[in-house]
Amino acid sequence: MYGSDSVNVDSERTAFRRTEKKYKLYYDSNSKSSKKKKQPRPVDLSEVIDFKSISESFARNDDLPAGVSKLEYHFDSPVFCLDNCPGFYFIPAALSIEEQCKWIKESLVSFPQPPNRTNHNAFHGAIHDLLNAAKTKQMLVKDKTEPGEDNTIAVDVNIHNHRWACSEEFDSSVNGKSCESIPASVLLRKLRWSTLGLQFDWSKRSYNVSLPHNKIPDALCQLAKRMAAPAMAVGEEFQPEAAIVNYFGSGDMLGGHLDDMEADWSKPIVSMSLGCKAIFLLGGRSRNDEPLAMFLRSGDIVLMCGEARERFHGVPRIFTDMENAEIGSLEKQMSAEDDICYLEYIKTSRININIRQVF
Ligand SMILES: O=C(O)CCC(=O)C(=O)O
Repeated sequence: MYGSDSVNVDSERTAFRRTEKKYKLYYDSNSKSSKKKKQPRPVDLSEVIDFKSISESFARNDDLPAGVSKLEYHFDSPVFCLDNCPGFYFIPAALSIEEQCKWIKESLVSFPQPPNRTNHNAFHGAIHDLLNAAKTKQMLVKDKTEPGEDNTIAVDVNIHNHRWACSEEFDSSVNGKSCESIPASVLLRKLRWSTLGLQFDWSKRSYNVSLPHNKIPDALCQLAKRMAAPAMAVGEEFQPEAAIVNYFGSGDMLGGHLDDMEADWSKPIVSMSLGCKAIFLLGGRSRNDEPLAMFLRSGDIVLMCGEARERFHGVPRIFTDMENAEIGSLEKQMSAEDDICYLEYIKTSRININIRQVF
């Protein structure tokens, strides 16, 4: 989880850090010409576990590579486990293309809506209707008037006096006052996380139950319960209480960390991948343990519970190039005029929704 990765703890000498660096996006800097497009440095992906091809080969001939088994569980998609990592489950292509589109849209439209918090809260306060503002080319106009001064455009005069304005109309000196503006499209690109249900306080690294919040939407709860089932004890049902939505752009990564703020680690974290393909690293209890690398594609679900929750994990790379992103089905599904803004976003992004039972 964000904030738990400390450079002091995780020196570059650890096996986890070395593997992160192996897969991280670097650009080749051999070209001096600014006209030439920067090229990502090629990376050897031969050791990355590919559950899509494992699933395909299993469907063809019941064949599984050493160390991988299929859970004996009646489910729509096969559920794979790693023999040396109890509590880790991988369900390739668990979400239909329609479900993927639905959750991409929700992640951009309703999940960042207040009272849900986002990384923008700290600097800009609660921002409403970000996707719509980006679609209609608006700017977030921040009035620099000091708190307490007369302020005609303020919505929250104490800290975050801002509003949306059309780019064409915007004049940096409104009514003689000095204003600062940020295009909504830039804020959308810089969206890194939003939190649903019980709100997570990143500064204290704990859930703050006193922060205003809405319950996790029912459809997402139902989906999480269904997906969590293979990892639940017989007769128990997963109770989704909080979710963190991570937004990744090209070059973004999520450093090695543990998710250790929930009370009962026997309950799984349900983690869904949407958009561009990524590499997930599953390490051990120590950052010195060599992590396994695996591909995460749009529609894949990962469950982590029990012993697996004690393992460092992270996402060092997302692939935004045409060849590797593997979002062809999303492109087809989102070709309608109304969906263009979502498609434009997801073509170069990845979204992860991870759902948790907190108590
Ligand atoms: O993006 C992912 O797939 C992993 C997310 C994660 O590990 C987290 O939010 O704790």
